[in-house]
Order: sequence, then C-alpha cells, then structure tokens
Amino acid sequence: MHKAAPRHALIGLLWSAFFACGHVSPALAAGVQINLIAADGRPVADAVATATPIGAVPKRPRERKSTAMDQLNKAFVPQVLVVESGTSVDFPNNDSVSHQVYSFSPARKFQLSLYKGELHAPVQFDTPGLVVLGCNIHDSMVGYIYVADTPYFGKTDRAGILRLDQVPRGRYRIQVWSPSIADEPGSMSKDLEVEESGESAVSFRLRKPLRSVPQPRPHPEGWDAY
Ligand SMILES: [Cu+2]
Repeated sequence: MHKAAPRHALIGLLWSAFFACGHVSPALAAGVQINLIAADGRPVADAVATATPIGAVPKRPRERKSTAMDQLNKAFVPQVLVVESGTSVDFPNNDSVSHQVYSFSPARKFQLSLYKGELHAPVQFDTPGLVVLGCNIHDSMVGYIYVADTPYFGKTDRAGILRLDQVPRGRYRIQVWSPSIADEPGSMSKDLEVEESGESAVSFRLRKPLRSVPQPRPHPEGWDAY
C-alpha cells in the first residue's frame, strides 16, 4: 500500500498536466438538449434545430465545409439539409433520369441545367435562410436547405431530441424548423443562457397538428426519357 503511493501521486500529476494543456476544457462549454413534441404528444423527428449565439459569444472559427444533397428515385435525399452559412453543397444526381435543379429563394437563387451524375460544381450557401429546391422536370421533387448562422445545429432524432455538445457559454437563440410544422415561426424560438458546464434543456410543444409535406410521387417508368 505504502509503496504504491508515489505511483498514484505521479499519475495524479500527469493527469493534472493533461488538463492544464487545454486538451479538455470542461469548464468552458456545456451541452444543450432540444426537445420537439407534436400537439398529440409524439416526438417530432427530422426537424432542424439550431442554437445561434446572441451578442458577444465568441464564434468558432469558420471552417470550409462541404456536404451533399443527393437525388434518388425522383427525390432529394435528404429532403431537409441543414448547413452552416459558408458551406458548399454538391448536388450529385444518382438517379436513372436527369434532373434540372433550381431555387428561387432569396437566400440563394441558382439553377443547374439538366444533368445526371456529377456534372455541376458545388453551390455555396452564404446567406442564412431557407432555400427551397425544385426540379423543372419533376414537379413533385421538393427539397429544403436550411442555412444556419451558427456551427451549432442538427436534426432531431426519432425521440424528437437533438443534443449539442461543447456549446460555449453565452446567450443563444434556440430555433426549430421543419416543413411539417404548421405553428407560427415566431413560436418556434426561445432564448437560452448556456452556462459554463452541465446540460441545459429547451422544449417545444407544437400547438397545431403537423401538416403533410409534399412527398415525391412515383411516376410510371418511362414517364420521361431524359
Ligand atoms: Cu427531376
């Protein structure tokens, strides 16, 4: 027992040195849990949830980011994509037919001429806001890119929950969005003070029933020859 003591002391010293190096700084950031519940009490999955700093929260340095929204079976996959402003999005078409992707949304207007595969360069999304995507050939194709002004975002899981880790302390606006939410957008926002550590939780309970979102309708094979 008494011979083991110096070894314990050494381990303790190394452990303190590890923390002192700044590899882990549990005192500066906390977890945020966002819950979304429908009017009927069921969890709402696949909704966008964001925590946007208000005022003087130090912003994490913006990295160059890229991601993709695919096209499969005449649908955008995923149908809802959330990205931080400044992100480039690829629109590969892995379908058997060609698509002509466009957006008329003020946050990002663009058009990709009729294509298959990976013909077009990625599109950059710099302005926060909602970008609604369509296809000039297939009216049933609808996709959404939610451009967030924060690196703290995600989508709710099957339990209607999104957990954000390592959120620096400060004041945040917590917002949730989904094309199936019929409630006023203003009611889908709450401010939250994130402390130095621990976990804060914010819950949203919808008042209106979820609305149906345009879903891709299967066309008979050979409906178009592109
Ligand atoms: Cu199409």
